Amino acid sequence: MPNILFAARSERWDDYEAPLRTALDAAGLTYTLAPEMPPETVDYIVYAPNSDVQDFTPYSRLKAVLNLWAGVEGIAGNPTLTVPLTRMVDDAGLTQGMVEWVTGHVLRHHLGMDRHIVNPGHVWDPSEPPVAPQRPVTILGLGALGQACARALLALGFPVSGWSRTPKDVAGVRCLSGKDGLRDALSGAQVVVLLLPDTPATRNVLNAETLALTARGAFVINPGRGALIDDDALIAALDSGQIAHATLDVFRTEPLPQDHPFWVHPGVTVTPHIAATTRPDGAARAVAENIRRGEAGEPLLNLVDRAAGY
Ligand code: NDP
Ligand code: OXD
Repeated sequence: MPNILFAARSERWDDYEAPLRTALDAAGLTYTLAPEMPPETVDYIVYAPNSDVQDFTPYSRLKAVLNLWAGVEGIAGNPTLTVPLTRMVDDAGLTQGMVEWVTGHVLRHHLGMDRHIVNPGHVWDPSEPPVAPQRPVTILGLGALGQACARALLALGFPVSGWSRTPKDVAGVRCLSGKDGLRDALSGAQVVVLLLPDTPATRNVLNAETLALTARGAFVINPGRGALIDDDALIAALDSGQIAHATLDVFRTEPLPQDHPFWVHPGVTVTPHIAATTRPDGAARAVAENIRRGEAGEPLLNLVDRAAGY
């Protein structure tokens, strides 16, 4: 009978207790679930950023840590964690939310909606945008979220290129990898969507040099992580017109400090890390399935590669 500790400070126990019990019951498990229990009795930890648990040493019989978020940058490098770590993949919640947010913001920029929505001078400007097949989109990161967004954008008619660490084959997507692949992926891109994890290898992937590769007047859309972009280089690219607009959901410091230039730059839209939030029902089902697997001796789903950092 596994003991499951809910140690996810960024998520509310009150929101998760019932969905977790429902999913654990449906998985046929007998268990103890609580937001507090003696460390030496814990078998699984349901985890999220800023958890009170940072030292796993006292958790002597721990079998796995199940992260409620897709991003694991705050825990992947923790040297006291020696058991498997899983990340959140939830098609109905997290993935669906990200597809909606990304396609919404791509279409906003593609259609030039701002000039009609924000039109204080009541200018009658009937100029038409190019159609989607004339607007190449590049997605950096072709994982669970990047691939789902790529498919949605393809379905709308956009030519989509994608970049990943290892070679990928995604129907209809021009798939690239490696350093040269990054150059090819960004060259001439009119929209760049970042769906990479925050690892030492991805930090500042968009910098002065790589921003210069995009088509002039390109749009940057970042729901990945703030550290993927060199902020100063982005502001310089916005000021020079190389980048027309950046829609940013994630930042190096969150909440974004009030004195950060992104808040007031006319070429930046700030959203408060809401591109895709973990929804309790789907997340609880994903957690319960992995605990069922753990107890049955089956491989866990969505394991984090600790060496790669995601
Ligand atoms: P995955 O782990 O499924 O995919 C990550 C992708 O990034 C993979 O394609 C991977 O390549 C690629 N990648 C990793 N490192 C490199 C590298 N060095 N060079 C090139 N490509 C690299 O993650 P998800 O798609 O589920 O999520 C992506 C990120 O989105 C999360 O890590 C998180 O930061 C962010 N996120 C943000 C949310 C928000 O609300 N703003 C919500 C949820 C997630 P490969 O395929 O070869 O492994
Ligand atoms: C996540 C996020 O990583 O919400 O899941 O950013």
